[in-house]
Amino acid sequence: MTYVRKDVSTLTGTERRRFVNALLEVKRRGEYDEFVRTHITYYTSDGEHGLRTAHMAPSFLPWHRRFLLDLERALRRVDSSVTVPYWDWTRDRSMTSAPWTEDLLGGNGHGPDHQVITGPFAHAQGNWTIKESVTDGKFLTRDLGRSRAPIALPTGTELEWALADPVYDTSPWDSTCTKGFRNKLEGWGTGRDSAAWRNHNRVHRWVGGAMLGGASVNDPVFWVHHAFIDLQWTLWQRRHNGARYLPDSPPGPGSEQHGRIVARHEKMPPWDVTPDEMEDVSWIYRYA
Ligand code: CU1
Ligand code: CU1
Repeated sequence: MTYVRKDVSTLTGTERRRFVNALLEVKRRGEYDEFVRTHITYYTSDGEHGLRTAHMAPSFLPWHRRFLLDLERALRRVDSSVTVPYWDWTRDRSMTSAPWTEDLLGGNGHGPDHQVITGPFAHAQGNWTIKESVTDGKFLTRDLGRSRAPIALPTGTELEWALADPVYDTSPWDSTCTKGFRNKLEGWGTGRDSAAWRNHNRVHRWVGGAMLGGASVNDPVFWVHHAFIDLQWTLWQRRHNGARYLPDSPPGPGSEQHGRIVARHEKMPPWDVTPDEMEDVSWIYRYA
């Protein structure tokens, strides 16, 4: 039975409560922090050695698709009615709209330390202590819109720029690609203005606080953001007549990317799964 992932702004009061409660229960069971650890472990950048699977690589999309499926399975073990909703940040662009409401993820951080003090994930509620992090903070932080140097969420036009590219990804298959759907969506650029952070990356920047860097999973907005990114892959495939994941075979021994990225039919750690197997998941879920 396939299930449906909905726009977070359309969830009923009951659906919101069940989604939040499932997240809190997965956290209470200790499973949530395993997801945080996994993301920190696989947050390998261009400048480091070894295989990159989660970021700055073609497998950005299938890696996060599988990661979301694992979290969704954990949520559905708690409550089988729950699916991961998506946040359409081209439409819900204010700091008070979904998903930033009291009955969903709570609002902006407060004061100089940007502590989230509203909603179910506020530290004082007692259910959301950060345990796995690159800093020492025990509470969730946000700086919506980046108060000191404001930036805007990506627009529909900026997202369209990525979707219009008919090629999945191109050499050198990293954060420096100026062509290809994957990096136009993932959003690595150059410079100091907002062009340095496009689409996916710009949303992490806009939320700020815990959403910056490898421990970004600590903010549950990670999942609703990545569900929307995941939806874009499906829309892109549909628009370009089932265009495929690239590269279709591994870069040869002479290439700088040899052994550093995952080709279509190679295993994508930490799972025993290939990008090819993640390209069509319509038998598992669909988007409403
Ligand atoms: Cu990630
Ligand atoms: Cu991300």
